[in-house]
Amino acid sequence: MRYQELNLDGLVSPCHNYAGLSPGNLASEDHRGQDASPKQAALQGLEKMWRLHQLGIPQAVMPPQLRPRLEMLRTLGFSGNNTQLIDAAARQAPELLAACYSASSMWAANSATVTCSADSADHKLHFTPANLLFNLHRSLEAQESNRILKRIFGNSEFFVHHPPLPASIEFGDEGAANHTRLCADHNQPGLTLLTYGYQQQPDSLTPNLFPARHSRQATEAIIRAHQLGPHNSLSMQQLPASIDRGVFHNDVIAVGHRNLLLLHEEAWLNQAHTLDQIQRCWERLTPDNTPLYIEQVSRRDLNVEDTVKSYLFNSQLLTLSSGEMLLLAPLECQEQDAARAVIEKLLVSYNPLTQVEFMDLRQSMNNGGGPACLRLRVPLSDTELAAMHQGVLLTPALYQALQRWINHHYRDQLGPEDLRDPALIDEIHNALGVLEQILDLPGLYNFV
Ligand code: SUG
Repeated sequence: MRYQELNLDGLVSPCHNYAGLSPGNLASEDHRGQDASPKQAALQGLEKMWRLHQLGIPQAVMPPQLRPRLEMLRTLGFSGNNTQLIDAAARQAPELLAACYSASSMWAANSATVTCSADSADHKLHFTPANLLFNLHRSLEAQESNRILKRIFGNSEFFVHHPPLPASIEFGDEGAANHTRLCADHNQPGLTLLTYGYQQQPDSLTPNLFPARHSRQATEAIIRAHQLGPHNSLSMQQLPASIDRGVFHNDVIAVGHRNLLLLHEEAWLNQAHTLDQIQRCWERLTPDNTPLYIEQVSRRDLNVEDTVKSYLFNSQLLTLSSGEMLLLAPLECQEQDAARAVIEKLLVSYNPLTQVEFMDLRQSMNNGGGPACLRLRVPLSDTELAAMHQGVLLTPALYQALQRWINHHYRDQLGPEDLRDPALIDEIHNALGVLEQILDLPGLYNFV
């Protein structure tokens, strides 16, 4: 049975804006209050999806979630009709208005953790939507991610959907941003790596400045629910000092694909020991002697500050039809000398990586979301690919339809003051109503 890696990218919503809602995410903090361009953001994301399609890699579209979530404002004590509600929130608590307007579901890597059916004991593809409980605006995503994923992967013969983990500090879960699957090739069983930022235990090491978002207990729950075991999964802790320098998810400092693991030397606590464990697990899982390439970038070559600015490790590693690997990196890596030099070194080192391409994703990057944040990887067999909803798979016709749709419905500019404009609600509803038809997902949105 042939397996491939589907990339499911979050389509940027018409309300993309910069509200500075994520402490510890330096780009989000730096761009607070600036004007964003929803149109450019959506077109940039779509171009990335199209590039993958052109490279022959299966690509699908994850529809944006419905915003604003005005019912949250009502829950928090605001009242009146929509105009009064928005007005009161804008005056009294603009950060709550921004939270209910956030386009953050675009970062599909945070929507769920996914386990390949070649790895789970029941041979089914498992999804657990992330509860994202550390940030209010992101916590609004969990139930809707669950619903959207169930719509796209609806066939219960192949797909298992778990509910989000309990929304308690013990189980902070940020999804696949902290998940890496290594495998000899997609047809072979894989090794699941789950990185956590904190554990609810006395004496455990935690960052001092910024929040660690993902708990060890969450990784253990996922391992149980997805029917993985000690033979094919490992958990490791992020280095707290790196979280304090802006590494709020593991995918800001490490990326893995097939038999290549690319990471910074300051990604994990006890990194040398963890890499030994990975190597031992790998050897047990891949008896055919396929090598595992581990590329560890030193702080001398790239310090953590430049790692966070360039988002080098948030690149996508992609397998081309030739079997070689391509690094799809953000433009910021081309513009930064240290990151560019690291890439040049990686390309000539002994590993499967042979090519690099740079993409302009600036609109998303300004909120701390690079190429890898925008996509959820779903490794699936040909049968599973045929069983999922076909309307979201990118084709030339869908690409063109989405381009026209974005150009027609999206604003060129959106600033914090624009969130007070009640006309924006209708604009978004109209746009998403048309999108349901384009993606053949009637009734996806519950417009009220
Ligand atoms: O959770 N930014 C997101 C970025 C998520 C990036 N994803 C991965 N690393 N996989 C976050 O911090 C900023 C929104 C704002 O400030 O308006 C935001 O939510």
